Amino acid sequence: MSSLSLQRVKKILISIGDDFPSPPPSPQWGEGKGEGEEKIMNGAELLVKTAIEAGVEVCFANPGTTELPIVTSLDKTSGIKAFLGLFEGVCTGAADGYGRMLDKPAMVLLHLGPGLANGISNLHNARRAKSPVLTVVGEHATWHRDADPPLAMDIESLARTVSGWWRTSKSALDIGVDALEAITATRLGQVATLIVPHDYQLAECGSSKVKTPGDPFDSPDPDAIKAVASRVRTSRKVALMLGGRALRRPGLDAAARIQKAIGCDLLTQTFPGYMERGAGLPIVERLPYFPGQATRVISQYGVVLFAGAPEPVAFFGYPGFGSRILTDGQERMTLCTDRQNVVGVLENLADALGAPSHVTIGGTFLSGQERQTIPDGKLTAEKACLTLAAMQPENAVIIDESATSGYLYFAPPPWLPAYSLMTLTGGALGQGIPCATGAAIACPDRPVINLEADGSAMYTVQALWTQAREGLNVTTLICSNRSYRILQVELVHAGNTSPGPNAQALTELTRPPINWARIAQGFGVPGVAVSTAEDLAQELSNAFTEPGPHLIEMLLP
Ligand SMILES: Cc1ncc(C[n+]2csc(CCOP(=O)(O)OP(=O)(O)O)c2C)c(N)n1
Ligand SMILES: [Mg+2]
Repeated sequence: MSSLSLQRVKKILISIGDDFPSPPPSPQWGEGKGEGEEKIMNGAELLVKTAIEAGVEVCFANPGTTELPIVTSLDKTSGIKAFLGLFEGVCTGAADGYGRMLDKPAMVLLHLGPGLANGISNLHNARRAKSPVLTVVGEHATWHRDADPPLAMDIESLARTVSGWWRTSKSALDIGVDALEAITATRLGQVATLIVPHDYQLAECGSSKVKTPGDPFDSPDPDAIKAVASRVRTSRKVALMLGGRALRRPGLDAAARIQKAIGCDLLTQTFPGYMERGAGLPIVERLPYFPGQATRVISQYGVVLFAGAPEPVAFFGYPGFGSRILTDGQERMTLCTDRQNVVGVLENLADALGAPSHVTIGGTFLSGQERQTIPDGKLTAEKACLTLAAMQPENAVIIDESATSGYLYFAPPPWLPAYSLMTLTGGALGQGIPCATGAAIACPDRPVINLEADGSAMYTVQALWTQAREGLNVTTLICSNRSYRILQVELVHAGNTSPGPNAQALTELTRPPINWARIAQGFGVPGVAVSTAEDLAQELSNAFTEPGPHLIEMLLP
């Protein structure tokens, strides 16, 4: 115990009326019984070792007493680095960002039902983005559950709503197999939640051998691919709707081959979880947000072929519009199941169509100032987007939770240097700052830029502290329009053109205005405010050259 001496812990325990507990009985886990004998593991160590064997390298955590054996085991076995999030939504959002970047899971460690409940919103976003996340939740000791202790909750019910896989371990030994199954489920792009009772974490489970996860994918179905190939060859205008792994470079390369063979357009959903864009990659358009506009875009296609993407539906049910974006007369074809690897299936389809083995996407991006003139004058949302597009460094990671302000950002980037883009697939606010944190931990050498709406930023703002603590290269651009602007737009849309005092109070972020630079500074992140495009450009250039996190409040009308 370094920062908190044993002596001090004893004093604290005595001051709260407890005797210092006697040490746990021997033999202690992690130690040999005798010379030449194998190490004894407990359930917590088996969990951590299994995760490490399966390639898990980081753990975003906000633990409590029921997770302390796991906390201890994270130090007994090297291979996982732990990061503290000061709210569970920070941990789950960071794991989502990490998973989207590397296409492999981080572990999240949460405390009982209340901890999971606090993290659920960002697990929901992860689920919608098909992001791999391994969630581990501590549970009370099995013998203590019947006493209904204060923190007890129905954890499985919470887990079920966001997880493709969930389980409560039934013994210490089971934890190994359970962890393995959970990690295998994450490879299918799922949130997997393993609930581990405290007594099983502590219990010895012998020296059981740690196993590694298998391949969870079903193989492609050649007949189905042949059938799709012959249909799309003869179809009137085809849209290939890409999602999930199809939006990573190998998937996009295969999609470009298919485009070359049949002349289809490439589309994606309004809020893709993760996509690669820019120089060398085919242009993939996204569907507009409002259903009327989205239907206009998609109605020009006779056939829509889904590859890793669900059929699009309206974000909300607006009177006068249906749920579906496609019309009844349009033909829908699904290229693969959720259990098949969409990239392999796309490649097989490209082969079946006789596509060239490689397609070079024409044109190189223009560099520096040439590629986009930096605007000047008073900052607007549009100028903010253009300034960022003009200045973003090569290989940037853009996390877009900018709501109404950043919508224009998507328009110019096809001719930008290659970059990765993440958006708010699940629509649950409070994702951006944590997601940027996880992305920067996943890819420390890439500049991470978080285009972040002011209302959304407030949900999980304490993720800035983790950015400062870890010295992460994240630039947070706050789109400070001091309102829940989209809700103001939606009110007008719904016919409320002169909002009353309550509607105003519920959609304005004034009285008092939020001082973003000071908030950032309070968390240890340098923060400034800018009101012109020139100042934004200057501050961006500072942020991109100085290591560590920065926050820029962009004062917008
Ligand atoms: C977890 C969660 N709570 C509430 C909402 C409802 N909601 C949708 S948009 C919005 C306001 C967004 O405001 P801001 O982030 O400032 O973006 P702006 O509309 O101003 O561009 C709210 C509260 C939500 N989507 N998710
Ligand atoms: Mg706002």
